Amino acid sequence: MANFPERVFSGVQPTGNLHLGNYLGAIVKFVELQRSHECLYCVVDLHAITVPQKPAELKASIRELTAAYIACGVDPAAHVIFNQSQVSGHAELAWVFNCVARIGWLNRMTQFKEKAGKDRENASVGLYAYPCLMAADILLYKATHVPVGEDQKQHIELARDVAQKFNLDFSESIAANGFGDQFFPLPEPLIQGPATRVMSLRDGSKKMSKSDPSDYSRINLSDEPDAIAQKVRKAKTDPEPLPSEVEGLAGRPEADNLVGIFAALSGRAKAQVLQEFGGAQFSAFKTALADLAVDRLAPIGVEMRRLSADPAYIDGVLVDGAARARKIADETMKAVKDVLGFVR
Ligand code: AQP
Repeated sequence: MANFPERVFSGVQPTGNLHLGNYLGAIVKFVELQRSHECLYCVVDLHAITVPQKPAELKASIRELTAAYIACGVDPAAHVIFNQSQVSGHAELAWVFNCVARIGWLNRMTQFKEKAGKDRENASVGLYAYPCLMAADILLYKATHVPVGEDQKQHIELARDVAQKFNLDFSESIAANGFGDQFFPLPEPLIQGPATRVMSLRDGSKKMSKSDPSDYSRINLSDEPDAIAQKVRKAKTDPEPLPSEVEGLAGRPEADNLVGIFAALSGRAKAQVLQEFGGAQFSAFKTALADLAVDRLAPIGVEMRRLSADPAYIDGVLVDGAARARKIADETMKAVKDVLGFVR
């Protein structure tokens, strides 16, 4: 088995309303992993157009997400921040993977079923093939680790299946071209911590999501302090006081969600949060959570607004990041073409 150097890749769609779920499920981990790994963080604009986008809004969202990465603590000098459409290898490798993946694999993807809904016939082919593009994003850089929220687990498993099938289908050519016995690594999802699936503040059975029509369902990273505190105060709860043990959160999705958010924002486990708040009424807990959320998130909003006021700087970050990403991507694509038998 080949040994691949550890490398981190992940992405977020520039589809506006970046929220606490994106932050705790993904971006917080992006920041942590910088200390131990080489990281590439992508603004996945090719994924965004799998559903209709208004061009001017898409452009603003690409810049806003880039500003958010930096405001949250991703360092664009030490690591790579770029937008997907500037590196053509993503689309090229996605096509190759469309020919490696099986229709049956894609038919099992729950996100497509949720996003296409009842009107499947009218969904774009891109939305259906989305997981092949995501596999290409990761494997173009031979990334070994992918920090994501719980909802992306199935897509990472598909990326592993694609990598494994490519390695097997082309094993002779991979060896003949001097790439050993494994061309692509099998990427590992990094899904850890108390907030891998942050739920809507209005409905504990629904994922916090950018597309929820209610702004009160989510805390946006761009929210002002008053809005953050108000959304926490108005969050749905149940009438019981908080339990003292984690087991007591079973069957109480809204309480579980708020305790998970508190734990993630304060860098503690849910059990530790309940040691402090077990027996407390929600009013007291929500006051503490609102203070904590404002403390952690409001400075990010301020920094996002400061950075967004300088689009030339943001665009420069993306151009520089894309040039660095392209160096790795071009090497991979040359090798993929050799393995496939293309003349170049
Ligand atoms: N609620 C969540 N809890 C934890 N992690 C989450 N992520 C998304 N929602 C939550 C993680 O954020 C990263 C980027 O997500 P994305 O931009 O690819 O978009 P998404 O999953 O489509 O985000 P939304 O909010 O759910 O958008 P819509 O409303 O369009 O469906 C990923 O790592 C994801 O796991």
